[in-house]
Amino acid sequence: MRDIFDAIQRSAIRIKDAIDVKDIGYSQLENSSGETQLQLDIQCDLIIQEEFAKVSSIHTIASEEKEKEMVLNENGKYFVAYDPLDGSSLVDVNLSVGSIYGIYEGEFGASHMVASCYVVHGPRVEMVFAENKTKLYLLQNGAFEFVKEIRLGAKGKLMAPGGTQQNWAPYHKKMIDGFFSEGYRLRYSGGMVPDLHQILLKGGGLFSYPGTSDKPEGKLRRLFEVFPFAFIYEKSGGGAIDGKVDLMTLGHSHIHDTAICFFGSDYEIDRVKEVYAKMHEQTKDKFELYLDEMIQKLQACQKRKLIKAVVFVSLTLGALLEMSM
Ligand code: AFP
Repeated sequence: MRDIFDAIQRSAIRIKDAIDVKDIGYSQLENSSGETQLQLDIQCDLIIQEEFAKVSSIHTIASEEKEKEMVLNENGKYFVAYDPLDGSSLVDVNLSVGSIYGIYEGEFGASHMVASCYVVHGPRVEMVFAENKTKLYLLQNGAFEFVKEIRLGAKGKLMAPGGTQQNWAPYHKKMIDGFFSEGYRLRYSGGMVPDLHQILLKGGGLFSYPGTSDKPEGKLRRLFEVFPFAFIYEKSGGGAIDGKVDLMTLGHSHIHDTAICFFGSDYEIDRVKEVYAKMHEQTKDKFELYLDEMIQKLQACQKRKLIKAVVFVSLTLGALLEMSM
């Protein structure tokens, strides 16, 4: 693990230099001499790949920038999934960005995660690494120095609500409005690394990326974004759920799968659970009422064969709906 930690630190220093180039953010295609430039996120991906290639304990890497996994060492035991430059669209406007790493043992998957880490490139470069505890490090004169251990409070004051509001479900909007009317303050930059970092360091709050009408399964990727932050929030004494269950109990079928996600301190996470459980109950009730009504109507027609067929189809649909909730 130590060599992975070191490789992440070396990558962070190289990424800082890559970001700190005059042309980056103004033109993604050509630099001032007219030479073709690699897009910054691809450049960062290659930096991390290069540093990880030096670490013999890494078996396989998966990156937000790569379609497929890449095997580095057949004998390694760690599987590392990373987002090299999350929020890269914010570089243009000089807002903070970051890299996220999920470290898995034996194979990719939340239940195999053994550590996770992110690096924030803001006015300063900071790194948060969680194994048993969550620790904050600061880049000073070319080296990362330990600053402190991070613990979340039981209740916070900040709200980072992701996703396009017009595509939110009404119950989600009501819940977020409810937090604001309790006095929560809006803190959303559009970069999950600085937004979650702020909530973590200021003691608590809620970051949400719900299912929306255009993205029913959310936007954020399980292996590179959701699981690493869920791990960090849980190790810091907070919670991470998909509205219903702990994010760390979710599976994945593809390395680029996304998940609906909420990260926060206990108070806010409990509220999300309450609101989402109520919504699931109501949806179930509505569906059962609809079924009863349909059966009664069909019974009145006394077309028994048709009733059986329709009831069968409805029950199958019901079971499918149950499975998807
Ligand atoms: P980009 O990497 O495309 O800038 O996306 C950033 C991000 O993945 C994550 O860092 C943000 O929290 C989230 O997307 C913001 O998405 P919305 O703009 O839809 O809220």
